[in-house]
Amino acid sequence: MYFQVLKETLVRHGFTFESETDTEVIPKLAKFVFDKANEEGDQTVTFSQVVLEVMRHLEGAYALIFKSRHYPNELIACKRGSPLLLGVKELNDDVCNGSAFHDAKFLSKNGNPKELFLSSDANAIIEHTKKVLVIEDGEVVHLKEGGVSILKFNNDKGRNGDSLSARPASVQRALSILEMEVEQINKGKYKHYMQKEIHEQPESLTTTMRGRLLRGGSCKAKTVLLGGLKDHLKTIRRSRRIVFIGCGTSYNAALAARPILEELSGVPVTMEIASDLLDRQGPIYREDTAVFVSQSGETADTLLALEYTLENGALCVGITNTVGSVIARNTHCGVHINAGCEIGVASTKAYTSQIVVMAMLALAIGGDTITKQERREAIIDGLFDLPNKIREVLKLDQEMKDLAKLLIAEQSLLVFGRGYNYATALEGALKVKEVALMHSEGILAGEMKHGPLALVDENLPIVVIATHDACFSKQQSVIQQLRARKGRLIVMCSKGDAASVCPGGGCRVIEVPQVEDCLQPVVNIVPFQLLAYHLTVLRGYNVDQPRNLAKSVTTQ
Ligand code: UD2
Repeated sequence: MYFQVLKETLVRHGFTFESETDTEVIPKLAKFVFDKANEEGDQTVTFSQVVLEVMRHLEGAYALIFKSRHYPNELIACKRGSPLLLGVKELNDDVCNGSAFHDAKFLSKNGNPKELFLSSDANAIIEHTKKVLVIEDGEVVHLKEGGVSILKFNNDKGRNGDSLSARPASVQRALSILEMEVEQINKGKYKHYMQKEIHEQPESLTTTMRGRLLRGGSCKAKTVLLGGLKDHLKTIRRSRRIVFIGCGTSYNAALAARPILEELSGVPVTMEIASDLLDRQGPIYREDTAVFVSQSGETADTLLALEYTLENGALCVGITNTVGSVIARNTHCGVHINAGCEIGVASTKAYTSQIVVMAMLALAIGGDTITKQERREAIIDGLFDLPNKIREVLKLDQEMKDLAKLLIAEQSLLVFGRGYNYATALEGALKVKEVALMHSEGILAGEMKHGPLALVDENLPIVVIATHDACFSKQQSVIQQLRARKGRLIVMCSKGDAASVCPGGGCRVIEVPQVEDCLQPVVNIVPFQLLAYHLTVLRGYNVDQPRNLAKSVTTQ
């Protein structure tokens, strides 16, 4: 039942609402269930029975914590779709070490009171404890007078056709240990997490590639080994198409990797924004390989698209940063990007690691054909050298800060890219938009004449990405046409190309180190990340928690 229907029912029963949110329906529904049970003379209705009955009426993804004055010293947590963790501090070792976690009274019985934490994100718990219980869909965690019990929401109806009279099953669960370290989530010498995460990309990329790139001896070719995929490569190679599915930055990362995957695998690659695939109920076949890209591994739309794709029988591959996340668990196979914990809401290091993983995926799927050997080896060499190139491009920090000062009062920023760097244009614009709260749009340069050219005048700042690759001459002509219309240009080009992208001067130039063309998006995004960061700080906004946005989008 959708929330509007529930709300109307409650209104008919005399409830009044103070907001337009669907959340408000939940406590009111709980009150309704409680009152009804009491009216019917069931004075003994328990808190968990009330919550189970409420859950039975809810649709969509949620994570909830219930507290009621009717049940003092009790708290109930439950979830569906959205993540929820229970942290347990200083749990007695013999209770925790792999053993079951179900005794309602264990906390008080062992005479050793414990602190419990409930959170949707492990980052919030890690500073208190590493011992957590990942609450599963349909489970009801009941905290009562210091004790914890877990009940499983049972879809079977009770004798009266509701869950008030159904007996929920008690379940036993083991605690898991979080692998993060507190230091990992500290800001260190940086002012903001976003800044820290931008600057740690040489290290995060190294970790992403660690143990996965092999530069064999003199007679052994350079190869890629992705442990999580090795048993599935044949199936992927035989698939009729590869479909990338993601949202936001993760989608952009997949878009950046698409050309190299097509080139090396020869398999058609299509792109899907998760919500759009669901809206259209787009066709997915058994012969497809669907690749789900999500930093958190909990993105609601991507997760729903995964469920939909699993139902349609395609092979599902995950690319996530979070071991144990739902997407990592529910895909057939996948690759962890191992970028380390990312806290800034605007994704930076996860983006570059995602592209690198997908480039490695392309190499792994591509196999060892002789004709492509030279290209493959050049990419592998390029990957090895990438952390150094990122160190080099990070030196543009001050230059990007100066550019941010120049752009601080602008209303809008356009970014033109094509080929490998169409994704860079979209992702660069997304960064500026989401943290600096400035309108920004990434535009496929090939589409310039089909509309965007009308926007060009001497005021609107435009960044054109024109690093050296097969599209270079086309970008040169885009620059010429924009200059002919007095466009206010900032050109990103390969080192040493300033004179050829901007003959006669007159545009601002950002020179970046050149790498193998398919890896260039990893380098090119960094100045945009720096620009977005500095613009935000200069404009006085919160870099790590942009207005209206959340790190893991766990609702639709
Ligand atoms: C694994 C270990 C790593 C190290 C290494 C040694 C884990 C998480 N990784 O790394 O610590 O011991 O082996 O060779 O223990 N998976 C999915 N969906 C996803 C992501 C991953 O199904 O979205 C699966 C994947 O198919 C594999 C497992 O999770 O079975 C681990 O994936 P990985 O990328 O961490 O694997 P690998 O071999 O790099």
